[in-house]
Amino acid sequence: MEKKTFYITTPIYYPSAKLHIGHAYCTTIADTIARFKRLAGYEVFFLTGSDEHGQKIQRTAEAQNVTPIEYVDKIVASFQELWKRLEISNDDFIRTSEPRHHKVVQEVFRRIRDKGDIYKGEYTGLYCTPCESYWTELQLDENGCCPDCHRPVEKVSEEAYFFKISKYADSILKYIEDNPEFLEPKSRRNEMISFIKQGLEDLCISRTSFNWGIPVPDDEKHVIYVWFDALTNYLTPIGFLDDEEKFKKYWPADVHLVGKEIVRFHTIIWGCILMALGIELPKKVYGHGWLVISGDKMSKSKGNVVDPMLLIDEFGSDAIRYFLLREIVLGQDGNFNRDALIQRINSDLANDLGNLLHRTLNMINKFQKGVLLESVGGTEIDESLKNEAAETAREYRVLMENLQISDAVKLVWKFISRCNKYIDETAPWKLAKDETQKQNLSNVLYNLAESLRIIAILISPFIPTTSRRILEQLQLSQDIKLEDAETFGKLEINHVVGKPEQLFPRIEIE
Ligand code: ME8
Repeated sequence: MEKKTFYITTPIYYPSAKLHIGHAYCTTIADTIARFKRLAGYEVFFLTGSDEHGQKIQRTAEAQNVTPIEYVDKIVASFQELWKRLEISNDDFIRTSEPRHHKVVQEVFRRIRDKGDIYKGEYTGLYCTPCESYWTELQLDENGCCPDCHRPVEKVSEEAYFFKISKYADSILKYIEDNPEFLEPKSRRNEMISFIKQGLEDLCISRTSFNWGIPVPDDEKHVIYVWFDALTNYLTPIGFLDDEEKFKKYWPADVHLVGKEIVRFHTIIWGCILMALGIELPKKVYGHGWLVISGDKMSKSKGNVVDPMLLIDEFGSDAIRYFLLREIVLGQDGNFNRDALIQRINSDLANDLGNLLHRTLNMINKFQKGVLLESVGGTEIDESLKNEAAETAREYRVLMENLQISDAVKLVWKFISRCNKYIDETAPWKLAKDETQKQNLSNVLYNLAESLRIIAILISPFIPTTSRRILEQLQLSQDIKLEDAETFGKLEINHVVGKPEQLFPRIEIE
């Protein structure tokens, strides 16, 4: 049978400063989805990268007396280090400064120009340099500043190339209306529909005021607008120009996961570029919410950022991943808060999950020398645990397929609580004292180990290190599949488990 494929992307991040926990949020979600799909048997391509061109980067480099490439090389290395520490399982990392990407962008520009959808004209507009965006008078905020970052815009006039977005306005509107799954969540879809209905102007896609970018083919004093350059990244690593088979395999992308403020670029501009190229549109653009601090978006420009590296040093990557996935409902904004993070570590990770593993392994070692004995018969309580395990695995698949990640996390933790309650209800330490309860004791310990095996599989997309450690302590193979979580009773009789080791130390609150 042919393998199902899945192509997921994050935005490519600007190396204008180090990344903050908001960026880590987006990449963690994408990583979790990618890991889930691999677990479910898909052949996954997961892409992230860096968006390195543009005036802002050039200015930042100049201010530091280095060349743009020297500047970005250093920051991009810190992105890659962060993703490694956070266990991000990307299959490729695209840098827009790479020759393989230049080739694709220029070819895309050439094809659309040859078709007559790119023309030369004169541009006068209000430009926000930090956001690399042009705005119309109407779009500015109440102070006449950029509606996104609220800083002053500059009036800019230049000879430039334009992309005929107006020609595609009706088609993109129809596409968004006809394909409800193309743009999610629904609120973002409604925003985009009204945005398009206000009318789309042709987009200026070249600049002459700086040179840190990809030159327009055959007219090198122009560089290609950074968004036209950046969006094209999604085609580069999957073989757009050099590997037709690979391209067919992964395109159209299954999900472009992006922050809500750049949904417009990913649906309208990207959608129109693809239409002009005659290439299928991605299956889904998902606009996630922001991490906010006291109601304000966390952002480099606002200076209210939290450094994910420091958090990882302090709490470990799984704790950070868990908090981001559990606390923030995908599509909505969520608060980042250190106390809430510590609370989650202590209650959900150290207490609920950590104790379940510790108690279970301890009892198997103490009462049965670490050996799992045959489970025969069983009480009503045993049956209800088994049913809940099966139900959890089933619901989990559905929630994860629907990208309801925080609900899937909650579901698994509901089962973890159920297992802890099962220990209290069955009281294995009492069974161990009664010779006539030997079989019951073996059943309970088997069921607990089996539940932990299932839990280790289900949490692997969320907190991969912890999943590995649980499997290690259970002395089971790391080669796991989602299917294996859907059948109760896979652990072999006479299997020997390891000794318990603490998963998460409790954090003392100052
Ligand atoms: O927009 N909460 O790059 P970027 C959650 N280069 N997510 C946040 C966030 C927050 N507080 N702040 C940022 C760009 N993000 C372009 C993308 S794609 C072809 C080009 C996330 O570095 C959010 O997903 O400014 C945002 O869209 C992304 O970081 C990239 O931000």
